[in-house]
Amino acid sequence: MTIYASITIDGEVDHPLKLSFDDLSRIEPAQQVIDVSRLDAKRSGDAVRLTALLQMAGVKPTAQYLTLHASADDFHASIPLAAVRDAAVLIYRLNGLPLPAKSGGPVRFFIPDFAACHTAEIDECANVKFVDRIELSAQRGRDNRPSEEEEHARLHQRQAGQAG
Ligand SMILES: Nc1nc2c(c(=O)[nH]1)N[C@H]1C(S)=C(S)[C@@H](COP(=O)(O)O)O[C@H]1N2
Ligand SMILES: [Mo]
Repeated sequence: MTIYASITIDGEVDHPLKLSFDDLSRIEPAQQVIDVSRLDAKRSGDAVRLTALLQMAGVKPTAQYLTLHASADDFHASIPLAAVRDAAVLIYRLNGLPLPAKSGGPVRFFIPDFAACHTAEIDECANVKFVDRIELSAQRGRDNRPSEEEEHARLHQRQAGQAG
């Protein structure tokens, strides 16, 4: 699968952006989360706050949904913006280098207090790996998170196969 090393923010924003690893690293220290294991013991690496990217892009008041696109494996999740606006982060760096694919890099969306898989709109499945585009929209966007237990189990099996 092709994994893009940059992330695009577009849709209902004043200035669509495309940010590289260096661009993310240069975001002001107040917006960086150094060592995400402080948010979740199972995660490692450094992140930037979603709010930093939203501020840079200038989110329009019409934006109600945030859609996370991973074109590498055609995975998409669309969630209400208000619910994740302040808490979500994008993990992009591990030991000073771009986050490796096996950790969901180069960029991985992460909501610190996610619900168990498909128990709510914002669940663990919305922690999209290989995110290359964040789209803001007035209506819910593309979402192909598995809705059924069996489909979900198959997805997890595929992911286990991809890792390592
Ligand atoms: N790009 C992409 N992101 C994804 C998935 C996927 O298949 N592709 N699976 C989701 C699901 S269903 C879950 S539960 C979590 C699992 O994350 P983990 O493998 O880091 O535990 O990643 C989510 N992010
Ligand atoms: Mo999941």
